[in-house]
Amino acid sequence: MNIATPPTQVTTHALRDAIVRHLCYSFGREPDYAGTEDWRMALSFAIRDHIADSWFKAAGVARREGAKRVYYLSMEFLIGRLLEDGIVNLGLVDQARDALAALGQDYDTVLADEPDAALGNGGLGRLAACFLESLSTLGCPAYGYGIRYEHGLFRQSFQGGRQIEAPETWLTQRHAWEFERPDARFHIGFGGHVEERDGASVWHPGEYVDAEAYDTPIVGWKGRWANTLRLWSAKAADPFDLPAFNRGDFAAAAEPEALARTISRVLYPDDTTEQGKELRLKQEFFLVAAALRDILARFDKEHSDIRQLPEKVAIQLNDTHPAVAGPELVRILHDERGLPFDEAMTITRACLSYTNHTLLPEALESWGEGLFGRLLPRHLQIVDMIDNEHYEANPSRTQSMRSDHQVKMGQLSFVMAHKVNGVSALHTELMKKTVFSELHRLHPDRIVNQTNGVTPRRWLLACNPRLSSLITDTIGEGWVDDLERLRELEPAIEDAAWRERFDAAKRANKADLSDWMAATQGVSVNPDAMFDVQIKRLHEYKRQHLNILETIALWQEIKDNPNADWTPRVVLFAGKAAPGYAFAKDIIRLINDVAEVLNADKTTRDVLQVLFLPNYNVTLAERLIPAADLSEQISTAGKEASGTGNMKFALNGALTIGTLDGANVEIREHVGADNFFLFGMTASEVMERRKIEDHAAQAIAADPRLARALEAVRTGAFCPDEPDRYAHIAANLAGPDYFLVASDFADYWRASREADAAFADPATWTRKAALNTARSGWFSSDRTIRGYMQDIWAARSYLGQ
Ligand code: Z16
Repeated sequence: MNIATPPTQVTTHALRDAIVRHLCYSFGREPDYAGTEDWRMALSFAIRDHIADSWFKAAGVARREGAKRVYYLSMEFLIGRLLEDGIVNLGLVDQARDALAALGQDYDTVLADEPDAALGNGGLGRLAACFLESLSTLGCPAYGYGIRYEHGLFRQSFQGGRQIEAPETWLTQRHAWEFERPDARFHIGFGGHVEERDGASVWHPGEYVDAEAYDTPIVGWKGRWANTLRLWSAKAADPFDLPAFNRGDFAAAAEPEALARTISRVLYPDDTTEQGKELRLKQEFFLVAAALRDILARFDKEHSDIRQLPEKVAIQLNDTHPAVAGPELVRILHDERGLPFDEAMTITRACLSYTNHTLLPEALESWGEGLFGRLLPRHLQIVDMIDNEHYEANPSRTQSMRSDHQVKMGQLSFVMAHKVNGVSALHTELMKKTVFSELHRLHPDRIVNQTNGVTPRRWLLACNPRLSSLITDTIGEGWVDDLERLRELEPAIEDAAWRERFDAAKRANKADLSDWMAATQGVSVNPDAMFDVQIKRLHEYKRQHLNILETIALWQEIKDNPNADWTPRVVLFAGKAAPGYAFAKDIIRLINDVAEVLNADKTTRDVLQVLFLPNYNVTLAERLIPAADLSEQISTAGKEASGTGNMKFALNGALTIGTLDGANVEIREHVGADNFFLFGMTASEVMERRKIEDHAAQAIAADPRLARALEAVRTGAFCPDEPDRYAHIAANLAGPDYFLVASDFADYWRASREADAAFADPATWTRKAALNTARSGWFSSDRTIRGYMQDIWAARSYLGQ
């Protein structure tokens, strides 16, 4: 082992030798015959060796100290590519670039060959990935537990403007990051029956599937610490039906394996909507049961008294998806380890905490008791015991976890957790007033806030090297793991020469993006235009349709008056719609249709272009965010729990146009109201406005611009071959308009024109943009994780031990 060499002191020469050694002896290729993928794998292995050293050292410290471990249970980890992350965190960018150059290879080409691991839908999964990196940077011993999906989030393309979904196959490309652990394998039971024996209950599952671990090390800043992402893969407990094979029925012989594997086959592609499918509940229990067995095995190796569990184990439930951890841990402690039920409850609650990520009613998980009881018969009994215990002293049951013959996972999670957190200040307050109002009255100290954050290593240092170099030139490197130090940039911002450098970095990022769009999309855009970007999952509450309506209205106005002094704009969208969400898919198609008409319009295209980029993922976000001028965060107030893209944009020097929703509220407080384009109703105004029956009609009648844009949509101005294609969208916005697009339109238009005017004055704009960067330090996920460690986990750092 080469633990003796701190990774940051590895020379180009040594790295080059390691690459060649791995190329030859790990992959059996001579340099003259190697392709890009071979070079990428060889570099990955050379980097991985150093990550492994940090990893072994960290695990050793945690074991030696009998450390409390944090376990982050999540159905999603949206980690993206890992090679650049490793290189950047080890401080080896120059060495890796030079070593590859010496071998005749281009660094960026090699990095771009890596598959993007999309084991998540959106914000919730990306948050989990940022948290793991911050846990490592802070030296907090932690494991992420998830599922090793064979197919991550679907690949998106467009045909005639429509979203087409194809399976994502990240595992068919080679990657270097996981270690299979055949020794970490558990039998997971499902179904069967419960036997009552001498006053005790014994669950006899009817079928078993095995969970096998795959470990990925997640290295923190400077390689000081590395934690583990442990993903479970489903394998047949009994892999091969030999009698069937001997009969000559080969399909039947292979069936057990195929059936078992369906559990980890594919990620459910729903963001903030719930499917309620049996396979999903199976996936959730599969993750939870495997994780708990693993956690207890580690605990038993180091400690002998199970009552110490809460001192050594903190388990975070990322949304309600792993909520069966409550009843499963109670079952293990009570049924298997013989603790009294009350004590099993107390210990479980002291270990568990729960993060809520949404208030949308359609996203709150609940399972029919028939399905739940068939799959998890003993757990259903325990849920009823938990429910009875909890409500013995509190007979009102309006927020019970057992009503309408359902098991309500939000209520169950709340009751089984010692802390429940929201993900932004506004969201946490709304949680107290709405979904959990009664439970909050019963347990007024349980709900706490932990505003989300993003890792500055990936979301500034790695994705925006130009801006990062300028920052480091100005204030030194300390900002990378102490992001609030970006404030030290403020004096420099007053210097015109410095602002010019800031501007040049943004301009070069925009030029790179437009070159890339020309090469991949065949569309060339003006890099001096304002890059106005909305990238996120498609959802009515996120209001991509508000954005495109405003764009249509702007186009109409430019056509009326083509010689006026318009601020040139490139309006960029990216994002996936859940395959079953027809309205969201129609919004995508509308945007693509609008783009086609506008981009072909010679009278307007010099000042207004629209583009919907396909297959949004982490890698595309890393390309778009550093090149953005304007960040669209325009959800209906009260609906976006936090948002995290909003933070990445501000950190990279984009100005936000946004509502007072989620973390936008806190972003505006930090960067200053002058450096943020605010519009729209507040969350409480939204609730009042909905009481007016014809709110949409009133808004349309009062605003001729909105009326004209809607009329163009209704009559098929962007789809003459099928004029009523979007009539239902226009009808929705004229009618129920639950998300209040019409009511917020006029103010959005006003804010958008303010952004135009500000952009037309470059000196002022650059100052505002740079202030966004300087004042976004609080949105580091290091700050968020410190909050969880102190307020929820009672966990500490072991750096320097
Ligand atoms: C998700 O990504 C989020 C919520 C949810 O219920 C399910 C999924 Cl898959 C998002 C929120 O919409 C977003 O506001 C928040 O920033 C993010 O979770 C992380 O907390």
